[in-house]
Amino acid sequence: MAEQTTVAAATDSPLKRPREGDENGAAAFETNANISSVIPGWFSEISPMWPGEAHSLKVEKILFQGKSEYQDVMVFQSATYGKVLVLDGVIQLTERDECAYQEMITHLPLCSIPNPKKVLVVGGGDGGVLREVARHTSIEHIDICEIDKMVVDVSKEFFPDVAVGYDDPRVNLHIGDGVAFLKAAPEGSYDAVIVDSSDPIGPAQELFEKPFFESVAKALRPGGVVCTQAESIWLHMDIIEDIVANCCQVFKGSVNYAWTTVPTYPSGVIGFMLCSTEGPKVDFKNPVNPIDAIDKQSKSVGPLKFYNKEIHSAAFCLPSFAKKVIEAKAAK
Ligand code: SPD
Repeated sequence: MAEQTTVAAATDSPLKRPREGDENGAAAFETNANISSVIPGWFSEISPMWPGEAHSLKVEKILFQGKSEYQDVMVFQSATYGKVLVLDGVIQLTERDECAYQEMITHLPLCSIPNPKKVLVVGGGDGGVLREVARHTSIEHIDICEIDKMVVDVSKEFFPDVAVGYDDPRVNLHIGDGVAFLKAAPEGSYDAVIVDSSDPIGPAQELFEKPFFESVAKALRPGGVVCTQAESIWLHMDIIEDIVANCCQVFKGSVNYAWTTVPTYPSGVIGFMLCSTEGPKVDFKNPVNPIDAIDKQSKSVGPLKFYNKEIHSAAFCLPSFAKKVIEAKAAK
């Protein structure tokens, strides 16, 4: 257990919630179920959503551990991916590869419609999607509904380059349940809804269900778009099939699946469900609102690291095994 001596929790953080007997982080380190006892000093991401496998990262220091009303929240400094945000034992982002997820979940929908003005982000409490939405100069109003205030506070403290999204004056933060927020949203009020959720175990479960998609469709204007986190083609074809089936019933415009690589997510990939409501046709595979030109003006957040128009179109090319299943589901 020699490496445990290198692991210590921050003592100066106002957000820190030390556990009993946890003066320097070492005790918490020993008792956390996701810190491997086989390889001390490593975080292993173990979940019934990816049985029989667990990606591991070497831990340099635990910076924060807390328990919110909804979930366990942890931040650690990794040896190779920068700081890491973990909710209920599952990696939400790392400083090194978060761009691949946040840029794609945002620009795939927003670059597919002309002149988006009003956007809702559901989840996304770390602020990374807000940072990306704010790159679009046409946007006038951004609502975000995040259920867990601790995620917002921890992100602002430990991930300033991600939470920078909150600095944009167009952003309106609502702490609450995204399902209820959407139900109450005025009909036809958003150009785009982005659902940046955690996995469908825990507080995000309802965000994968048909009634939620119905509320999204109602809140969108005709020809409005939604992009929702839609898991991994390697691990979750059953979940993806359900999402596709639900979305085909609810969204009367286009329904498409896209994906990207995120090395620290299970299986190294994650997908997105992109749908539009009945109205002006949306061709997701051929973006009409290029951000590359807009992005040259963006000073405060630096240039895009991952997204470009070629990768936008390529994201909709699926491996044969996934294409077959998704197309079959969509045809029903
Ligand atoms: N398997 C983890 C999926 C997490 C997706 N949401 C991440 C939030 C980043 N803004």
